[in-house]
Amino acid sequence: MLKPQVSPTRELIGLDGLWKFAIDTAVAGSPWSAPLLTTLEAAVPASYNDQFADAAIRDHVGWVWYQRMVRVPRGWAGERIFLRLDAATHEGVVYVDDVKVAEHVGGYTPFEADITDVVSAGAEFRLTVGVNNELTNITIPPGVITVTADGGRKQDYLHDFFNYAGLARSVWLYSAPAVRVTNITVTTDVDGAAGLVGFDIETSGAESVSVALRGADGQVVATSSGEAGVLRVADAHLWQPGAAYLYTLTAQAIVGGEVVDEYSLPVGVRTIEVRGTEFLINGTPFYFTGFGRHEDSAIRGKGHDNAYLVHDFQLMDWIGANSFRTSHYPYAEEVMEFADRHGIVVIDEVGAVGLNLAMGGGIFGGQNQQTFSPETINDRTREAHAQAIRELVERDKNHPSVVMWSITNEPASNEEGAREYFEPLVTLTRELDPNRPVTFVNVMFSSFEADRIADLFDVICLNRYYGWYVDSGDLKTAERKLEAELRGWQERFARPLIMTEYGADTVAGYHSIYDVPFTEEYQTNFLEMYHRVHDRIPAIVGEQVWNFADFQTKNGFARVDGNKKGVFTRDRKPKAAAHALRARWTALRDAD
Ligand code: BDP
Repeated sequence: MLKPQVSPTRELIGLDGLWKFAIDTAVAGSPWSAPLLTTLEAAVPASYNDQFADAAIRDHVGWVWYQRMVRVPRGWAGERIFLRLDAATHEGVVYVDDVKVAEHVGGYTPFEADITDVVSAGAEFRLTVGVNNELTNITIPPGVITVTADGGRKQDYLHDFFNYAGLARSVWLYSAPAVRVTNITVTTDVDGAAGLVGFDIETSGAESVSVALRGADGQVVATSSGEAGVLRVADAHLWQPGAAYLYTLTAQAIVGGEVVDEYSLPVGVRTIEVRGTEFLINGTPFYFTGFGRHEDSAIRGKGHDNAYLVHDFQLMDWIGANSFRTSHYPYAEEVMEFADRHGIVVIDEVGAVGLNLAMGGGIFGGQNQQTFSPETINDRTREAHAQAIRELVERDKNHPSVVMWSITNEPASNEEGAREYFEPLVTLTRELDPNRPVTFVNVMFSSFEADRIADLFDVICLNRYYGWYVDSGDLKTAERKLEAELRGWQERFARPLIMTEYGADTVAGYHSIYDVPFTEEYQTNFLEMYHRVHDRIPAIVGEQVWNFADFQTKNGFARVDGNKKGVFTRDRKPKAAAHALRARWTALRDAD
């Protein structure tokens, strides 16, 4: 799905701002059919949970309603008119006045509606969006809702971040011509010094298509016509980690010799290859440094915020990071575009986290439950998972920053049923995108001997907590165990390994001269222990610390105001470990 843009043939209006807001228990009947009876207003984009001072809203389970008036520009007569929601977490339903125009399940991917037939240029309409935050055994991510003794409903889930919900990304109104470019798929390759840009363009009825590729200076470097083909760029500037170069591909839809639509897409020319235990970008071995992250900040929850975007990328640059993983769901498209422009390498993860009942302590109602069974994670979950993969690949396929798809975080890959569940999803991902490697993120319980799925993947990502969840405070033992396990992975699976999580909860300002968990010194020593081991294991091609910043989680005795494994605090102040990481990663960067 193309991101809406302004072009010579398209117009775009942002609908962000303050919307009327109510939870479903406060507004009976059909809230879309009349002005919403509420005094509350909620900021969009932002999760709603932390904006108010009301537990009934923060912990609400079910639908909430957003509403605002929208005027269609009078100049849009004769155009097609669309509403586009960058995300509604986790399920959305959209009404224009009394008409339902869109429904969508899946909290981190966009959807849109053609509303031309129900609005008029120059007139106002009432836009109502319902958003549901319920997680069940057949949603991605999964969860379980229980009814408490007093009849209330409580949402539980198996992942370690707060179930922020609502309209956390932008909402748009845009116009486009009836005959237009509807989809573009770009792939890139290199032939000697030349860059090859393969394109595949879909239109809604154009007679022909013309394509031009421009360099960063605006000069045309290659042109073509036809819906599919390959543009050849002599002496191409490659998109490199840390040194992004973007061309612009402009596609024009033509009818009767006239250009009726124009859409432009940034294109980075680069290659990705997994060879033996190496991960190659543009033919050169790449070592990932950086973080598993979250979309998380105070008050906004998962709300996208450009100031945080800029600052977080500045901090990543300051610390020498060259990459991150979109743990544990697709991030806002602004983040992906920023990574494209700044040469940051991204492991793009589907929102499939918590497919592991052993970690949930019988959350689905019984002890010793199997993760994969008709009552728990089942065929319908897998269909939702497949849909989440389709929508992520569709949204992010053209980003040069995306070098790999991660289709799940820490599933029960050691349990019966795991292979049957995942094999079709790996096949699907490869069908959707034959050009990028596919990975999954392995959990500590599923060692190289117990894991049933790792051989299906091109690259194996590992989350390990030796020295934290096991051997807490004993880094010597932890170092021995970590090294022994990594050697096992290296020998059994001759493919690249990335340490995608390693970290220790750390309270900023808490210190000790000893190896005391939660101190700033312990976090530093813990990370340095891992680095010694990484440097001894040739198959390790990257390290991404858990986490970039402290983040909010659900309540639990192991969490004090959230997860504190951040190298930065939630308000982005460095802990001591940030300086140690900076020393290591800037030295690695300078050595390149
Ligand atoms: C891993 C998860 C991550 C958690 C982390 C932790 O992938 O989401 O936040 O552990 O416990 O299991 O800090």
